[in-house]
Amino acid sequence: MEFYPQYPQREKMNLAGAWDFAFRPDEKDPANPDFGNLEFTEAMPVPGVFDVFPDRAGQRGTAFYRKNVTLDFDGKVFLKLGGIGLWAAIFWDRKPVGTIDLPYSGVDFTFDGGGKGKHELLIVIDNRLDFQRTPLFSPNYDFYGHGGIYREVELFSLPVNAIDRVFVSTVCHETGKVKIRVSAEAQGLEYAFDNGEFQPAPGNEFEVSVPDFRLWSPESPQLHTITVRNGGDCIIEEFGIRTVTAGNGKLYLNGQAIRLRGFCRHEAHPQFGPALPLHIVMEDIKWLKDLGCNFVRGTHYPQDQRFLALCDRAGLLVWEETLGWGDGLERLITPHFQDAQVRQLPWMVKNSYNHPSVIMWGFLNEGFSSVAETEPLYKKLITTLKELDPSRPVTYASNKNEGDIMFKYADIVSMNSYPGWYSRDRDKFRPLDEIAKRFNDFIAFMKANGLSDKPYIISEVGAGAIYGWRDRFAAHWSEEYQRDYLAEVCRYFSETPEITGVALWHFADCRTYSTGHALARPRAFNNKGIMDEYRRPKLAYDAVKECFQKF
Ligand code: ADA
Repeated sequence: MEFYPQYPQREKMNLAGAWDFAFRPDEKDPANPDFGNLEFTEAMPVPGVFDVFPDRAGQRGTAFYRKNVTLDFDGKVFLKLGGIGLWAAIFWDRKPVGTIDLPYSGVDFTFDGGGKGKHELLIVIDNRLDFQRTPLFSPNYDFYGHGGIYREVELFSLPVNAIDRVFVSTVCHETGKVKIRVSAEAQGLEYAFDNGEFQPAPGNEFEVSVPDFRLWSPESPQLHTITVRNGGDCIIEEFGIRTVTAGNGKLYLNGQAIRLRGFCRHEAHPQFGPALPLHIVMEDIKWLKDLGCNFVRGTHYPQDQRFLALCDRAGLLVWEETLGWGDGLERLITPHFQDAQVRQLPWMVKNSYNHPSVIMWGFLNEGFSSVAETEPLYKKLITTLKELDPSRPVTYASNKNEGDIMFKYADIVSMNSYPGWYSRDRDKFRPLDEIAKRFNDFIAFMKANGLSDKPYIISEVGAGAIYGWRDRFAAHWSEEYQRDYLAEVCRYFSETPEITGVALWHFADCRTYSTGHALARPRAFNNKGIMDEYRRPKLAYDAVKECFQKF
């Protein structure tokens, strides 16, 4: 299998491997580091995070990753980073190339390579939790903010008439008509589908029917390719033909109402942090398919492109969202934070536009959506997403319940809720009866407030269980309570057609705060996974599987 986009005429280097490494816990200004006594005495894997290694576990500070690169081309260099955390400054031959303050976002840089021969690429990473440097990560986020180069680093030669990307969206799923947008000059462009004959392109934006088209769907995830060239450059993109629309309280895929059953999933593993080896990414997809899922919510940040490409092939439907977690009023009204929120959007849309698996965009998980002061930001994020991509519905996961005042702007109403876990009545033993009541009340609220035309997704619901903790009382934290809890959620969902989808919280346990914030998080992990962090199924696994497979 191949990953896309591909640039067959460019020189390409994948820089994965062991990089030279140095660490300083208190570098004053990592954007202008003191190179004076910089000595590389260690090595670190790229992709990888340094703060999972035994001698660096939990450390925060400035890390220097160095790779010596030999170019065999002149001219410009195109550097692609799949995602870093929490902050980075890039230097080429010790000259600044740029900085990244958007953790997890795939970004790219173009700069002069300085000619053939030896060069030094230095990536300075900082994982300190500092609002000024990293406005998009806060100490109260309920997943660990690791330091390192999370995803691939690739370097390309850049031709003069470069074609950056080709964006393909479906105009009509009945005729296979697609809209093509090429980010290059229109002159001399040619295109071909599926390795067929090249045709002259009528411009850099046009509509055309794909010959012998095959629809993409979860049951039959069929893909096409388009190759575009202009004499100077050539690009191959993969795409799928499918439409997604929201209306009448339902979500339609290729014109057919669809219900979503799946999980929220973090890109996390105790040994690799978010820098998941392909092996684990592929294994996770097999688990999701085994569970009978057709849906995964990529919480809480832009996803690894390899994961999305694999979802394209597996027929999994994905909610992709930008980074944000429970941000309160103060953060949401701060221009520095707002600016970073908005800057994430074009990168996410550019990187993921052609994945048919991605069926909706999200942002600001559990943001402060219940007060008028944050309304301008919600409106700005939704309108920007709509401008960047009118072909996908937009949503955000709220925990403000009936107090949320932004639902009217979203295409899909999504609510995170944990009735019967974070129970209102602490004295009640196994309060499973709260589940149906909570969601039924919300359906009634939607009806009463003119929101019933929008599909409703339970974007999180779940209960914690410590792997291996079996208890005849079936009390909170036992595998039994989680099993009974999720079985009840699934039963209720399967019998309630007013609810379009459910994303159970969550796929696998993941490391979270290692501070006092962890008091409600035994082991300093979020233990609501139906598998533990090593993907060992808990009792709930088979209960959910039994229900999901009946759909
Ligand atoms: C929230 C949040 C999740 C997780 C969950 C929980 O809904 O969106 O990331 O923290 O709560 O486990 O309580």
